[in-house]
Amino acid sequence: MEYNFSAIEKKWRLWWKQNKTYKVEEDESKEKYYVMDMFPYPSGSGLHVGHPLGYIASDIYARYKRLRGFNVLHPMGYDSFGLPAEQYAIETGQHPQITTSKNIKRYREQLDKLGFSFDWSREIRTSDVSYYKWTQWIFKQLFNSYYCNMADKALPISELIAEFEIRGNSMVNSPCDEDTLVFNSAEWRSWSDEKKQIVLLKYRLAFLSDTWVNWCDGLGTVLANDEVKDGFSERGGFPVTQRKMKQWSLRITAYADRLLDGLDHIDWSDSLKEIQKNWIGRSSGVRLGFFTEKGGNCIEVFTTRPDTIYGVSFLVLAPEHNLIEQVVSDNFRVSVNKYCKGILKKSDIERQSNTKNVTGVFTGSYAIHPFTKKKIPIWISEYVLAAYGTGAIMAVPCGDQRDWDFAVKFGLDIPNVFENTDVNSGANVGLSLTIINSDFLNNLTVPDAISKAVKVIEKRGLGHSKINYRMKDAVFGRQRYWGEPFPVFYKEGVPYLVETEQHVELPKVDKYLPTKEGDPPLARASKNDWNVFRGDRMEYSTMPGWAGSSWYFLRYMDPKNETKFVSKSKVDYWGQVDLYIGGSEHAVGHLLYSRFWTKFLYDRGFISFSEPFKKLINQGMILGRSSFVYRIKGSNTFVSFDKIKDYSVTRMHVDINLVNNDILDIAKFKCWRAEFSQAEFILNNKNQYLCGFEIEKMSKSKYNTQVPDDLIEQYGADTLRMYEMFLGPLEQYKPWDVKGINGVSNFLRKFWRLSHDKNNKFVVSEVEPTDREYRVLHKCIKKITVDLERFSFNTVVSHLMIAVNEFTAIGCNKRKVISELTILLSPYSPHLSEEIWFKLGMKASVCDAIWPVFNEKYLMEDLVAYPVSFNGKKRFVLEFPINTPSKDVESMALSHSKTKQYLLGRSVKRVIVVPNKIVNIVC
Ligand code: ANZ
Repeated sequence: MEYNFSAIEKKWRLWWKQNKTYKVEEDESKEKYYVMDMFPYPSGSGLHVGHPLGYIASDIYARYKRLRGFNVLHPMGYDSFGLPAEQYAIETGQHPQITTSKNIKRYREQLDKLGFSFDWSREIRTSDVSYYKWTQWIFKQLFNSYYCNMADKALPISELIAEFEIRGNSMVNSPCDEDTLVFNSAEWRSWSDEKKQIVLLKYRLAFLSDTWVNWCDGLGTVLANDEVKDGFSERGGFPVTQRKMKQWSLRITAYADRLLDGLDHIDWSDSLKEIQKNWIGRSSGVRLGFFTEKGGNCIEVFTTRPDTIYGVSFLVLAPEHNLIEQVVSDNFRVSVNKYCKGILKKSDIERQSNTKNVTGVFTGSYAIHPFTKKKIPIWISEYVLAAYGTGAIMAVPCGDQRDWDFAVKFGLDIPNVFENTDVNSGANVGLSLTIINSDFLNNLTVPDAISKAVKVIEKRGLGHSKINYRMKDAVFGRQRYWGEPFPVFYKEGVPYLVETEQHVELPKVDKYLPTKEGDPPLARASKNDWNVFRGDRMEYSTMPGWAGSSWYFLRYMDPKNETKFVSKSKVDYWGQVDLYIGGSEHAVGHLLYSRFWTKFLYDRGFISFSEPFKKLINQGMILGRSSFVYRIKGSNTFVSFDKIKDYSVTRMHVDINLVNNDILDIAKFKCWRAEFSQAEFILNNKNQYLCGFEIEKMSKSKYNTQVPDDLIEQYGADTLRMYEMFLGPLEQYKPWDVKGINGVSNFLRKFWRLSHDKNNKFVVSEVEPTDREYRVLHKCIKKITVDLERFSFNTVVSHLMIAVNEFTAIGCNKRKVISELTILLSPYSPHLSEEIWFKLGMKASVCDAIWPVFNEKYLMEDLVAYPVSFNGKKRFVLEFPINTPSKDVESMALSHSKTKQYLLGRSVKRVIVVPNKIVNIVC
């Protein structure tokens, strides 16, 4: 074989390994560049061709930056704690560690075959003790910190304790639990250590509290909001309901504003920033108290529209509201309980999306309107969410659609506060409206009325302005086995950290299921199963999947450090990730949490930057081309796609490996599954079974996955790498279709043949390239450089193809051309490039070559000299770029000053332009 890719690829992979080509160290003499991929969760099914798309792009960029003289950090690791390994453990009894190691091995083999320039000496696995003991260490720092609004940063909890000792908490301006009471220093000092700990928990950034959580019975654990999609668990698709539980949370809301502001300083796509902004959901409004007729606690509501206060005709509480007990009058207790119980089974999403069927129940009680002093009824409804604002609203039917629907359904008052609004047709609010019927707000526009209302409410002590966030504190505990254990133990119900230097290892358990009492699997471990056992018991929850991934980019810088999570000098050198490539499914979860942890570590002085990922690119998904067969309903007979209209059929996915050019291999199909061994077929006129197809997400369940292994075998990794880039712009969703792979494979052969003769002997010419050859080369250098700088990976491939085609046409095998082309090709096809590079006589890897610089001199177009004649007589010569359109040549020739001179006042009758040859002016 002329270009024997499999021998070449094997040879260089070994050479790179032996020569540690991709090992990188800090080097002050060079500028650093950090390229990182979202590390994979090693699932049982291995990589399909969609997975490495981002890795190939980042690898190309890492190699390119290295060639440009940067010291490039390009690491890889595994996000190896997670549910599938645990589910498998539950089913088979096998320790998740075993499944995980097996899967990692398979991933590594697949990744290795693709020729990535990862520095594997820096590999990390989030499930290794050597890694997760540092995740625990960060948790300890969070536990030992509080957020000071005055300093606008996290500070050591010891500073808060010092303040409590001197003044109590009256002067403290810090985010804390809602139920935190005011105390003075004498009270503080009089308390027992337990009591003090309980109070401190209300301020700590990692804290334990009773919270409404998303409970997933199917998985036996709580889930964070971003792990719940439309009321179902993202993994497994089990229903999720609301439950109040004592849970570990992280006080991410303290960082809400900084997480918003930080978005202005990073190079992420607008759509991604928008998703984060919406998730954080900042809204500024007022908290306003309504006394009830009965007395007792007043009902606090959150509103962004205090200007509509005169339009309030009832209050609505969330079914979970803690004042319901107190508010409900006895006659209504039964119906209220029934209603609330029913609603608790629903998820927030279901509740919010239920706009058609308005539901609610009257409490039988009334509140007093703070301005009009009128009695207004208190209702309960599912459309008010417990976890947002105060879990209670003042209803303004003329201003809010849901309130209007509710008022109409239950026959409640609809007072109007807007000029020109028809209360019979529903809400109609716009900023240009004027407030009416509102006493002190009359005749003001909405924005003015809002400011005035806030002032009056605050002045009269009825409430205060408040910024509210849609984002909630992040639930951090999971009732699962295969996650980081907490470095926490309990003494009389109060949580404490294990000693600073100590970490907690996952203990052995007999089963990976909850105990009979409903405690998480870790409760199965006996005292001796723990490497550390303190107090009455250890914490049974484990950390969520996103704990390890929130800081892994830091550990890559210093993966073996045993005394620190990362050394200061290394983190100062490598700094932020310059380019981060990964899937868009992490838009809120991982990307928000890692921004939060980075800001926290920055606040506490451990790192010197507050955003982890400077530039982020989301690679688009690779879609699969699925194939379908059509079974006649209720039979085992399959009809060819072109005949299905005559039958009543059910469509079924069929493995694409049983299909070639949409024709089903019937023999293979019969062997595919036992149930089809006796299948019958109605074929088309060509006596074939034609399959249908559709482009959809590439996934095992759709039998449309293509594993890279087979393609590498058939075409080589270099071709596959280049082909994946050639499919289209990195960010775009694109269908996978192997049809074009031959084209790329042929291109690499063509490149090979430039420097190999008919006998496959390497031959290059030492002759200096011609101007034309330099022009082709430099045009190519320029285009590729510009395109790589703007991350346009697909267009680079076509520039390379154009150049190689032109050199083939010219028959150029000049050393200078071949060596520069080899460097240009090397980020895409590193094995082939390395082979040619060494054949050129080089002694060091092509990775350490110098990226060619284009010379503008060669970028000028070829010029053609046009003799300009007047009535057939040559007078002067003008130069134009080759192939200039005739009409441009004509007009430029006519407007030239010399033309005027030779016309001698005569008028031009006709101009003849022979392209790239002559101009003749007839006058
Ligand atoms: C009176 C009012 C009048 C409201 C009006 C809106 C329009 P954002 O901007 O999303 O923060 N609200 C408050 N807490 C709620 C809860 N727990 N569940 C459901 N709705 C809640 O929305 C704030 C507005 O959403 C608040 O302002 C409140 O209704 C409602 F013409 O109060 B408004």
